[in-house]
Amino acid sequence: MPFSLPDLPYAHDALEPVIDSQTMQIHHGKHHNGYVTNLNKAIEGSPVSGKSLEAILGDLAAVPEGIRTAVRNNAGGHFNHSLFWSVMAPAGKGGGGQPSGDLANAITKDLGGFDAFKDAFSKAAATRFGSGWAWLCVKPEGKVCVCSTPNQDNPLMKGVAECPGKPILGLDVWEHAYYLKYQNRRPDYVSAWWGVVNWAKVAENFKAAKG
Ligand code: MN3
Repeated sequence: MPFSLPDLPYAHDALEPVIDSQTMQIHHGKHHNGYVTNLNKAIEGSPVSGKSLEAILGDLAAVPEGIRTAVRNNAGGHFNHSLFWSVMAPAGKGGGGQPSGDLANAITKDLGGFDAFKDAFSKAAATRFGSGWAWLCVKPEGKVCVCSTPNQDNPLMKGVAECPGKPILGLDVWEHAYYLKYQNRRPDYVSAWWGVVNWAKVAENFKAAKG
């Protein structure tokens, strides 16, 4: 099978109390695993079998029409969740705080500083109608930007995001990501989530995206 479920880089309960253990178990073991299984099923024997995830997402037009929606949803789901797990860490053990160095400078220059960025990102997450994601991206010309996308879409896909580019930080705002603990209080989930953001990893993603 070309794609497989990545292990979490921490225990299911490591992000408590921000994200509860049961949510992590279901989210990673059932939801993410489902995207991987369905992606592998959809692309089996197709011309995009063997391509990288980024290559598939960056050129959905090359995916045969009959499997395009399944590939969009499940390749998107696999990419988005793989990024999501990697940009979090237990609070105080890599999670929380603020970015530093080049990433902090870019956020200041392009987004008006960390507080302004945080407000814009939180607003993108809170106001995304229905299911979707909020993103911090690096645009092709190198600037950072904030946006959100519906469903399992992401800024690698052409024509779906206000800020197309390489996502370096993503927040899942599907109800399955927070409902057990926060019920309908998505803004509370978003606000608590800043405490587990792994800025060292986001900085690494920033560096890689800039090339
Ligand atoms: Mn999810």
